[in-house]
Amino acid sequence: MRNSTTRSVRQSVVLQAVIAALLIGVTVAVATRFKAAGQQQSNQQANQQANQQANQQANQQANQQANQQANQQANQQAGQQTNQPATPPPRPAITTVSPEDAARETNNPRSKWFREAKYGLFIHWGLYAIPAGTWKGQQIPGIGEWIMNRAKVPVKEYEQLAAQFNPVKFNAEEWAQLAQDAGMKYLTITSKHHDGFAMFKSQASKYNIVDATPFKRDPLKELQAACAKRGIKLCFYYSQAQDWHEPNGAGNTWDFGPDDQKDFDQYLRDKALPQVREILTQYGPLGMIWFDTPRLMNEQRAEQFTKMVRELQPDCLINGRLGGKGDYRSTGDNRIPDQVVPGVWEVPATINDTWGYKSYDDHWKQPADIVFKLVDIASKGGNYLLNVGPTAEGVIPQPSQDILRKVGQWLKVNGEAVYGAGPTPFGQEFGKLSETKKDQRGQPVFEQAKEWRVTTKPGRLYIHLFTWPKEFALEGLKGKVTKAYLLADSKALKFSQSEGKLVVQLPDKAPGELASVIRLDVSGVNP
Ligand code: H79
Repeated sequence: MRNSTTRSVRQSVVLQAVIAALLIGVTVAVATRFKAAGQQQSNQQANQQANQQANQQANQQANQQANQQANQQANQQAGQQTNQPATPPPRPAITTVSPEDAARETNNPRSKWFREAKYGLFIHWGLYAIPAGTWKGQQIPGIGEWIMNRAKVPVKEYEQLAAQFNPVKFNAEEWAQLAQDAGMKYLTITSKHHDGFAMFKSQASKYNIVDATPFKRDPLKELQAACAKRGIKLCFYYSQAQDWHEPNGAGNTWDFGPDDQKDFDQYLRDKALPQVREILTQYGPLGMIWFDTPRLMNEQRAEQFTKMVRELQPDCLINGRLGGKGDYRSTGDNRIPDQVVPGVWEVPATINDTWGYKSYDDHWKQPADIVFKLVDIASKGGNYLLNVGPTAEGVIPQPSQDILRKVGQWLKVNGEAVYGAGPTPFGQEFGKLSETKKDQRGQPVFEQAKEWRVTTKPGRLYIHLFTWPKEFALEGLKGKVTKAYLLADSKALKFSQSEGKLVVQLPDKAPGELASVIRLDVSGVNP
């Protein structure tokens, strides 16, 4: 509530500023018109100057205000840390939502497939895969797709990467097959990241993979076919605000100066909106467009995108980082909420520590960790969008493939407890922030209360066990359990239930390497 009030106040401030600036321009123009005819030329000049000035002022003010508004949200979501106080308060993983908005997200027929899908493949692929984390012999810290920014590479230099981009090993069938083997139901790929390079054939900008590289193929077209064949929903990431290639796009201050002096609307009009139109019209039905880092965005600018998406593809979802209200919300990058969160939401996450390929990042999350995160997120009501960063040759790194396939095998057995499943009716299993232990950044560590998680379907509880106890005990269960068995072998398990406490006897050995899932059929309340 408070947030939206502040926002609308801010917005009216923005509007007032724009109107005021325009009015100054108009007043000056009208005033000069009354001067003697002989002064016409200098009047014209004065007009021009006055208008320019007023425009600049308006731009600056509008951009600044929009920035303030968007930055707060973006920082929180993307986990950016600037001007950190010594002991920062714990940041929430996700923006809070009103019950009305949560209901709007949940009851939206457009988001049905997404709510059920639970698990998607994120692909960050672009020119940044060539330097792969190293620029002029220097390893550049941080996420790989940010290399142009972190190394402050001038556009003229970075652009030259396009001439070398020739990913001859790219095979759309293999990528889509990996997503399928992994048990992922949607695939979200970067059609254009912050570096401004379009990974598709674009009329709006020659800086694209078909027109500017020796490769000359359109990988998004090929992925469209490969995904359609397998029933995988194709989704496109598009960086609507940051575009480091364009003088008026947000983010490139090293070539083009501060963002608040830019004619951001010119960039939106001439590149971002036309390209979003292209991806919406040339690749068949899209599951969604995934916008990111809404710097300089405001509701009026966001609305132009929303209107276009709704007109061209009414079933296409809009994620939560456009700059206005989306169909669902993203958590911060790699941020999993502590508790059940209502509404529709997604955790975008890395499989190592980068999104775009970095040759020396081998910090892979192991299959057991990925399974835990997938189930943990599902048990809190969300989706997991897990990223891979293919190389400049077009190959998804083998360790990523092996990890994803291993999780996929687990899902073949236990997928019933994930796809289309709802959150836990309990919550005592999650735990809380430690009062004493801190992580490297000084943030309190989250201490898990239990080594199990719960997902639900009507009349069923799924207990995911991440360690293997002799028996499983559960308090607070209100319904009556009629049957219990492991999804891995379907053999009935002995159990007893009294005074809200359930005890299930388990065999000596866990049926599988990764988590084992007990299915409980329950009558009455809960679930
Ligand atoms: O696409 C991925 C990221 O590139 C994008 N969102 C995910 C899905 C993203 N954009 N911005 N951020 C994430 C926040 C980035 C913060 C940082 Fe940095 C980039 C920290 C280190 C490099 C900017 C530059 C802030 C500090 C230095």
